[in-house]
Amino acid sequence: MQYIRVFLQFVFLCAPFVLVSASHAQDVEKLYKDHCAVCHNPYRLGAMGPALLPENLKRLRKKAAIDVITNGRIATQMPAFKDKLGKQEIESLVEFVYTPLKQTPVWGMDEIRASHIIHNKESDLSDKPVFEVNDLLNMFLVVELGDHHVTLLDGDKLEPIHRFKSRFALHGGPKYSPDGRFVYFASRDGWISKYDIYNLKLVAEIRAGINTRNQAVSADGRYVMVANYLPHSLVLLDARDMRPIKYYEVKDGSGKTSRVSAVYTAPPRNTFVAALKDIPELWEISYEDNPPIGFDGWVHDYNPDSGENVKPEPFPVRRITVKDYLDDFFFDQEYVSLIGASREAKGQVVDMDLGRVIVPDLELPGMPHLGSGITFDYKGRTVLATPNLKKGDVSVIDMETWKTIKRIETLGPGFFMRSHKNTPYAWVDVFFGPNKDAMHVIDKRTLEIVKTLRPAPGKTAAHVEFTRDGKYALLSIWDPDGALIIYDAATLKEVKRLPMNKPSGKYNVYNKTRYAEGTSH
Ligand code: DHE
Repeated sequence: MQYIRVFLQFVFLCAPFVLVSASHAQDVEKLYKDHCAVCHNPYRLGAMGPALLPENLKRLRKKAAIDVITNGRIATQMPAFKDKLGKQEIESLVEFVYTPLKQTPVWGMDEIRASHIIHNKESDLSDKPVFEVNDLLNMFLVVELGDHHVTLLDGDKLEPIHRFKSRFALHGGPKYSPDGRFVYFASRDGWISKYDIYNLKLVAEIRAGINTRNQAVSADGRYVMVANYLPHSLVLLDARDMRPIKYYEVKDGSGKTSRVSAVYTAPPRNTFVAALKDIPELWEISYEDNPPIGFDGWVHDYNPDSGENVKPEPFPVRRITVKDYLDDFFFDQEYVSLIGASREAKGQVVDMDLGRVIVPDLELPGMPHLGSGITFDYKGRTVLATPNLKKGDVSVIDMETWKTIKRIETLGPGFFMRSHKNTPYAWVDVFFGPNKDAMHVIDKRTLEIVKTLRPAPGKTAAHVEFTRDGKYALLSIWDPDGALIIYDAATLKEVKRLPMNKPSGKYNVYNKTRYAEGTSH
């Protein structure tokens, strides 16, 4: 009896709070419906504006989100709400959009197909560039995150050719077609855009996911593969017009699904390779017209006893069991060894020919940012070097013995490392902490830091890429009032500064399409 009385008292005392919070929930849903749904989709999946889900907002602190709603976002369609909404309403909207959805949204083949846009038919576009440059392969694309634009740069004259609007929040390296004429961009919201550099026009777009990690273009230029966090899928597109070809629900034998950490193309193998974040497997997907025997997927359809030559299923998957979930990976230049890092900050090496882990405990102390590793020759041996997101050092690992030969101490954790075969130097940034304005230059011959540049004191200096010949290094000042700074890669002297709006990555057509040593692939 006593318990019942206490329980009833509890219910009585709590009732107003329950009512308040229920009506609060309705209020905030109404606020969202009235003010946000038209641009961000009634289910927060994104439309003209980005998706408003915790998975998509990881990069935006709640304080910054409050500021965006209050004051709007410069150079976007996002208006200021400070005259329409009170402080508390804005704060509750922020809490709302950082709350996970009750049900996982569906984004399957039907939704993907329905999002497909053809902007310009490729057959209507000329194959002659509408501008003049000496070397079409020495052009760069620079992603400017500040106002979601991309600048096309002449790598000989080191001058901009054109600037165009991108989707909201591009992430990861854009990927070129093998001839360098087309480029494919991925936004965090899942939009994949094909752009014709010669005609300075969009060709086609499609939304392949709700929260996308990255995309890869096949070495033959025929396909694009998209890796998603939400839903748990890989999506294969026809590179000509971005039409979807195949949807892979990413799951293991027991039906457990997984986010995809990243996908890359492995040119000599004619495959895409994807790392999974929630299942200890790597997936290799063949895009050869005649997929090789031994690949899972079509092997089941083939019955050697029947004597029939059953046509293999296209784009089959080969699953390789790994020791731990992989958050990132990169390849050696031959695309046989895959070096992966897990969330426990442990590395492993997978021999892709053997299809198994050959080094289970590679020393990778502070988790590298994906695609940040570079390989180069050090005293006749191939080494890999990578900065770490959690530690101020660069690990240098011998790729024969897989032992760490040096840890180069830096002024803080770094995001990106770059070099070029024609330069003795590797550049690594210090992305976090009080020294975020520093850029270290390491001599690849001695593995020592020979210079630390501070091109814009107080502003983040990050991400370097080289011209085709390796003579110039281009560096970003990662700030709305930022710049692209061009250095003579031999003397380390500044050559010129081009103002830009939070420039992030820059991508040289030659280095990327040739999968050059020292750059991201
Ligand atoms: Fe990146 C590349 C993952 C945070 C800027 N980043 C990549 C790639 C992956 C990845 C998988 C390779 C894709 C490719 O090129 O095909 N990034 C991750 C993360 O897991 C992490 C740590 C957390 C996250 O939010 O996803 C992360 N990345 C960031 C940033 O905060 C950066 C600095 C700013 C931003 O754009 O959000 C950032 N990532 C970049 C850039 C590249 C990149 C500029 C391409 C580098 C290149 O030279 O190729």
